[in-house]
Amino acid sequence: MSASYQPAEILADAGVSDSPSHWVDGRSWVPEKTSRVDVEDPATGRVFAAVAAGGPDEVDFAAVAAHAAYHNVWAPMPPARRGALLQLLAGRLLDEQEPIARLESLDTGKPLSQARGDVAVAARYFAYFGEAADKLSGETFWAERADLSYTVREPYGVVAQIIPWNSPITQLARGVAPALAAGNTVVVKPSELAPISPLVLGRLIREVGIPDGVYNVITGLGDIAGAALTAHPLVRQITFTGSVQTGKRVLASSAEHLAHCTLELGGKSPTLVFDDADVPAAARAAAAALIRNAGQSCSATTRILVHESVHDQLLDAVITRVSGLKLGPGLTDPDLGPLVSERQLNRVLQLIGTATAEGARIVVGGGRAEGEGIVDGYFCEPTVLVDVTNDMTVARQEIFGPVQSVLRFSDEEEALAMANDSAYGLSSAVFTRDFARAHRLARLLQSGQVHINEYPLDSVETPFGGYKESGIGREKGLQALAGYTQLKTVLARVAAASD
Ligand code: TXE
Repeated sequence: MSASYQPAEILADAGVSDSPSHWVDGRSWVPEKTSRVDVEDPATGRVFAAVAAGGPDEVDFAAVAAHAAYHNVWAPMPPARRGALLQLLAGRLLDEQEPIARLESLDTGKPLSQARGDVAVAARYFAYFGEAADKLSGETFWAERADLSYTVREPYGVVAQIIPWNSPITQLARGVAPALAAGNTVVVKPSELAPISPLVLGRLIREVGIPDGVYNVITGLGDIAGAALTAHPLVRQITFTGSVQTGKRVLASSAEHLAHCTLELGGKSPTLVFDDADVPAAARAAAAALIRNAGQSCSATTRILVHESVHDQLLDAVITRVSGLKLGPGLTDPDLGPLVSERQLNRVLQLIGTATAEGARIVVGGGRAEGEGIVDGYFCEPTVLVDVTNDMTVARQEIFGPVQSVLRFSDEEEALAMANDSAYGLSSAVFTRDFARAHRLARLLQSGQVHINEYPLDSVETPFGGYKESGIGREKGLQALAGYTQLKTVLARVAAASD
């Protein structure tokens, strides 16, 4: 396939080269000798850039720069001033929405309109947390021994942000914005599969006047650059988004120097559709889970649990929505782009194969997508599986691809048991017109978010994070801001001491 876009032009428009350096202390920097990691366009499989492969020395250089900026300039800066700078950054991101969205679409494969939305959400994170920077406050207490006691929230210092490839610019902003608002400085390690937009942000950060060293990026492999970052003694807090397996390694590494950890580790989120549900709305949500990032989303609802009386009605509606979806390179703005890598595509195809071997039936899709314009890339057909049971591998493992599983239930108790019978607990959705049932289930579902009668409904303002193996800690909302602080209690003797 000859792509109708030129990666070199897209890189140039976004202000980066095809062999970008790390971003440290307010400038592009790379040691004289560095190895590189190739970056592929997932729509064609062609390499369009090669990022520097950082290791312990590069991470140390960035952590030291971040530490100096924390002490000398960022933590001492009045929070209102920090917040104003972050709000300026939000504006600059919106100015550059189109070139960054094109870069993000090229790098991840996602449809251009979704990438534009991602840049807008990233800007919103900086605006929201910028506005909140001067509103962090403590409490005062009556205390048995002290005359006066109160708490203050203080930043940790250097914070590590290890981000994945599915929505780099938003996932970066989700952590970096509250971390900076609270007065921390950051070192970011992007995924080697989609590493470039965090480097572009470095330039914008400099342009709006955020001091050098506050924001740093080291590119490279997870096992080398990522591992060096989580092990660095100056890093006092780590935010990691990725797989459960790697999350456990990050936690183990953080334990070596007792750094705080926020982990967002994906899910197998259920949608419960009852006999009194708005079935077309539930079908729209079921299809949306496949469309958003081609299903490569931590909160994708990929287990549809449906009451047996509306099973066929829902299935027909889902099939209609999914069958008509158009695939293509993200930059042509199709409904669905490719998966991020050949490895990810093979993983998804293997899980579909396991599902059929275990007794599920494919009613739409099921294979690698082929056709005009999509012969070379990592395209997967949007797929719907029926006759899925909760013990099947496809109902238990995160799939991270455009695959929807439909399961039946006969009453509320069974639906709840199935929904909660999962190692994960990131998000869930309930479709019912019964108000009492919706809120009863909201209390009983073991997940960090419960959405009622639409999915997804979350946004920058609403706390997000997992129960069980979906993670530790909360992102988004004011809880995230507090999560980037440590609490100090001040206890004072005010009255004159008597002998
Ligand atoms: O994840 P990894 P991968 C899930 C999804 C996907 C699977 C594998 O199911 O199919 O994970 O994807 C960095 N120390 N999610 O291999 O390995 C790595 O460089 C420190 C869910 O991409 O978890 C990248 O920046 N860092 C998910 C990040 O960790 C390390 C998003 C994620 O990589 C490291 C992505 C190490 N030892 C995948 N090893 C979600 N929750 O949204 C790797 N990394």
